[in-house]
Amino acid sequence: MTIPKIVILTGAGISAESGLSTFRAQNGLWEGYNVDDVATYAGYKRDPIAVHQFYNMLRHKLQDPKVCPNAAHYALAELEQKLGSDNVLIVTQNVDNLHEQAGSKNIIHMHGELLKVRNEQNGQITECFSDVDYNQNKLIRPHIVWFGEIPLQMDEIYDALTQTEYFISIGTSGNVYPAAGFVQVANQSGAKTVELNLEPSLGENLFQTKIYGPASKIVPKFVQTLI
Ligand code: BV8
Repeated sequence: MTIPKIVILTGAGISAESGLSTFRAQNGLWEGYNVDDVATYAGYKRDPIAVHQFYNMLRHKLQDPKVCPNAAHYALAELEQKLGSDNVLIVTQNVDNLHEQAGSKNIIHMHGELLKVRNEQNGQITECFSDVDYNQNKLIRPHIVWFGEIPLQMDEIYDALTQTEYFISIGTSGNVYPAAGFVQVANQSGAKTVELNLEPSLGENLFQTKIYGPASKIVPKFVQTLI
């Protein structure tokens, strides 16, 4: 893969205006659930049925016709279309498919994907648009990276970060590692670092440029400066 000139990290904030909840606005209680119960492997092993019900609910929500990409997703798809997929890489912490729906192609889902499931025994990943019935097949788990699990495609991500010209972080609070540390890697390799968010993230002082406001407004405007 040729190294992209622009690496974009997205978090739950880019999908907020599309109607999907962020993680930490509700002080750690995500969708009314304790993150430890639904976003850790231990939680899954404790009560797999409850965790499958949680992800079945999220899978339903994502496929609600009212949930669609917003102007920020479309602006990133236009950026890739104009500069070429080899020059724009989206690394998303999000498990929704709104970047794909908006037309982006060069995407890494480092925390997995809601519309996929994985066989715990052979690792096989398959698409899934409906409810998972744990009692039917106990080997099937959500294809989601839970806390304590290793994010996906980390080698490709670090490769891209060490050689990119721009690192743009959009809609993430900077709470979760290793994603929250990507800006330091980008800074060390001399990239221009930009934070586009509703409010300053935990890592705001690590970014050279910071623009605050709703993603649907500030992302299209910023993308225009790159095209
Ligand atoms: C790992 C799956 C080892 C569930 C998720 C120190 C170093 C390294 C690791 C750790 C460390 N300390 C602790 C750890 C472990 C842990 C961690 O980071 N814990 C935190 C809580 C302290 N990390 C892990 O366990 C990770 N694994 O470290 O393995 C390793 C490390 C390196 C290399 C190899 C191995 C695994 C983490 C993955 C966990 N799974 N999701 C699911 O999604 O269903 S994380 C979850 O949080 C989501 O993926 C989410 O995307 C992510 C980050 O949250 P945000 O996206 O930032 O969302 P948040 O609500 O926090 O913020 C939203 C932001 O949007 C806000 O700033 C808000 O202002 C803004 N916003 C809101 N509305 C708008 C907006 N912005 C613009 N416009 C708007 N309209």
